[in-house]
Amino acid sequence: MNILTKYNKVTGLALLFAFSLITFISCDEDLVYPDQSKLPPATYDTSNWTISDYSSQEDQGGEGDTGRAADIIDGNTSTFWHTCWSGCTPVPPHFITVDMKKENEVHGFFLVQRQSLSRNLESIEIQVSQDGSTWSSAGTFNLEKIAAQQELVLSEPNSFRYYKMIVNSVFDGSDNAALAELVPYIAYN
Ligand SMILES: [Ca+2]
Repeated sequence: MNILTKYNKVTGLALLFAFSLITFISCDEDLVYPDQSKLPPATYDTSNWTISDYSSQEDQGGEGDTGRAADIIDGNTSTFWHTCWSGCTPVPPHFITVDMKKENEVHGFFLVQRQSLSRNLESIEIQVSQDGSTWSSAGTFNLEKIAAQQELVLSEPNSFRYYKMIVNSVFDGSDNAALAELVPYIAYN
């Protein structure tokens, strides 16, 4: 066996081994893929959702093009709801009610504070409803004053059409409050 033949044999064995390994891994992935518990939590399409009620919002230009209650479901962490302050005085308790237009299964919420970390929420309660008139509490959540997304896990899965975010307290102790995003997720497990 000359050197070239030996080289080809080694290369061939290496390729065969690599192919077998790839095939093994691929088969393994095929086996676990249908297990949805491996999938990350997913959020819903919010494009047709509306704000059915809110305590106040800054819609007089104090925050430019943002400041509206609907800005907590627009998928943009740069836009945020802010209580009114341009020509008005906010009066707690502050709340926002979201209408998802249909019942969704929910395992928790993703929350993002206003990115400047001003007027961040310290504690909120989330109430849920099927009809927008009869409400039950889905829990009270203590939040962090951070720019990163926070996960609020429900004590048990729940299905509802409306959710209401009620502000219990704000980190800076002011009567003003702000929030960038609050959307529910389903975890598939
Ligand atoms: Ca937003």
